[in-house]
Formats: sequence, C-alpha cells, structure tokens
Amino acid sequence: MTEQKATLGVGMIGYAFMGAVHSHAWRSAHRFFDLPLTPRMQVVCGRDATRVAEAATRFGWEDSATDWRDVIARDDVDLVDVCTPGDTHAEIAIAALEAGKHVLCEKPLANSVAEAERMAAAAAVAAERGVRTMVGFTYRRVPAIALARKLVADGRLGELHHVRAQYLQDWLADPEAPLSWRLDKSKAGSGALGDIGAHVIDLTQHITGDRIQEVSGMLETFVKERPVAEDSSGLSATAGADRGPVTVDDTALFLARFAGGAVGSFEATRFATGRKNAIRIEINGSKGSLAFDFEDMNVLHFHDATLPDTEGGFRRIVVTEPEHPWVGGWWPPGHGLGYEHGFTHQVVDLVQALGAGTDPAPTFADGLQVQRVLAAVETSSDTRTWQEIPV
Ligand code: SOE
Repeated sequence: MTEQKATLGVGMIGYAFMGAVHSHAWRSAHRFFDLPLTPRMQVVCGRDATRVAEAATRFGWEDSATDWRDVIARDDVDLVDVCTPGDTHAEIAIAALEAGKHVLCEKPLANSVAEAERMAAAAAVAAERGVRTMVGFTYRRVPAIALARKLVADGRLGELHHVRAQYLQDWLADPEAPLSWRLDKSKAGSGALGDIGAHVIDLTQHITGDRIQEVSGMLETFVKERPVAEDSSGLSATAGADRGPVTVDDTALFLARFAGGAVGSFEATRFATGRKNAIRIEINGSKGSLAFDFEDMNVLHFHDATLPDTEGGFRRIVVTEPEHPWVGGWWPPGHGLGYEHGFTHQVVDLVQALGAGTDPAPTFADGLQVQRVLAAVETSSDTRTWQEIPV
C-alpha cells in the first residue's frame, strides 16, 4: 500500500496560452517526479463562465470560477497560480499572499517597479509565515540552460567578457495582425521588452550568476496601429473602432554592463521574420564559450579554449543524459524534451521547495530586480542616457 501523500490544492487564474501549459505542468509533475506533495487541480478561474468551464474540463481542473477572489477564499486552495496579463498580477498575488496562499506568478512579475516592490514586500512578510512565492521564468528549467549555468559556476569559461542574448519571434511581423492585450501598455506594461526581454535578462543573470548593473537602451514601435480583434474588450482602442493604437514597443535593444565586468548586448523582438521562438545566448570567457538556441533546445554548444586551436571549436552537447537536471524523470538519452517540460520542471522545483519549507527560485525579489532592469531600459531609451540599476 503506497503511503497517501499530502495534497497541494491549486487554483489557477487565467486559462489562455499560459493557463494551458501550466495545466499540463500541474497534471504531469507528480506523475514523472517524486514530489513531497501531490498537486490537486481544484479550480481554474476566468471571466467567461462558459469558456472557463470548458477549459476546466479540457485541462483537468475539478471546478471553475469567474471571480479570483472566490478562488483565494477557498479552503481547498493552498497555492494560487497567476496566469493573467500583467496588469492584474499585483492585486491578485498580494491578496492571495495575505490570505496565506503560496503564489506562482507568470513573468514579468508586474507592469511597473512600484507594483513589483509591493509584491516583493508582501512576499517577504508572507515568507515569515512560511508562505512561499515563485516567478515563472521557466527557461531556467531547460536542462541545457542548467548545464550552461554549471559550466560557468565550475569556472570552465574562466573570466566572462561577453554576454550576447537575443529573443527573436515573428508573430507580429504582419501589420494586420490584430491588437491583443500584449500590444496594450495598460495591460502588458511594455511590449517585446517585458514580454520576452524579461526572459533573456533573467536567463543571462541566472547562467552567469551575475547582475546587470547599468544599461543603454533603444525601443522602437514599427506598426503604430492595428485592426481591432472581435474580443478586444478592455483594450485601449476606442469602442466600436475598427483600428486601434499600439501603445508598446515592437522591439527592444540594449547594451549592458554586468557587475562582474562582462559587457552584454541584448535584443528582444517579435518582428524577426523567420524566427519563431529563438532564444539565442552566447557567452564568451577567457577559458571558453557557450552557445544556446531554444529552437534547438536539447543542445548546448561549448568551446573549451584551453585546448589547442587544432582541437578547438564548439562541441555539440546533446543534453539528454539522465545525469542532466530533470532529464532522468523523462525519456532515454537522445529522445529530447520540449517547451512544456520547463513548466513541469518549474512545478517540480516549486513543490519540492514547499515540501522542504524553503524559498523557491526565482523569488519575487528576483522578479523585482528584473523589473528594475526593464524600467532602466525604458528610461534609457526615453532619455538617451545610460541608466544604473538600483540594487
Ligand atoms: C509571447 O511572446 C510568449 O508567449 C511569451 O509571453 C512567453 O513568455 C514565451 O514563453 C513564449 O512567447
């Protein structure tokens, strides 16, 4: 008779793309990894009662709700998973923490530094009561990224000189692609900068173990207005109009100095025609370099500069051995993982931290630091000046 494990009641707010992939993670984590608590998918919440009930059935949630306050009030919910647009992260997460619920919040943490500061403060108070928080920077949980971080930590790259990071998508390159909440500053806070730039800011700091100290940025909006989609309720577009303004950046580029001395170049765009979800990172150090592209996510390229040039060049490491982080829970070597596995690994690490009574990473404080970098890039672009990141 297997021991009956304690359960972790989960309530998820939002059921679109992030809701779908988070649902997959809540369904799969304890079926492939030994966890101290068994997640129980109690309730999913969304504004449209019919559509959220359909989502509950489709994604495996026991119940559905239309008001996130009802989710937070439930005794069978121990953790609230915030999968909504950024304009609601602060209100929902802070209320959930104050109600004693653990919180997993999608990235970026908030739409402003002020909101992120309030969330981090609430998280610090909640942690004193054993209530934990995590921000959903899931690309940290790609095995090849974990290997990259280990190579740097083990000194295999030596002194770091260059950090080169791009996040390239092209789903907005069509000027007739309709307005969505990701193009509305009041909902998303920023465009490519916060949506995907946040990922490469977190990733490069995670891999290097270093922090960005100052930035010089440039934001650009290529397409200033777009067609209004049918379900564009609440967006900035004038009610009844057939076109509305794009109020965020289409692309963000910035230079960075890391505290440890490395220099960085960053690019985040949703107009890189032909690039679908290309997170490209290359780090050059005195003893070696590494290179990664999410569009080939099971591979890490490593150049050992301590070898003679006749034996040099980048080696292609297929990161699918059971000894690589999280891989042992899945398939034999060479079978590969996908986008959704990072979300399952996120749940695995979150639940293991909850079981151990420790703070999951990245914390809300980490999310606040990323928010400060985002804000510094925006200020730099507006003022054409270098901006320091307040510690
Ligand atoms: C859209 O750019 C998006 O869905 C991001 O919001 C996600 O964080 C990223 O994982 C995939 O692309």
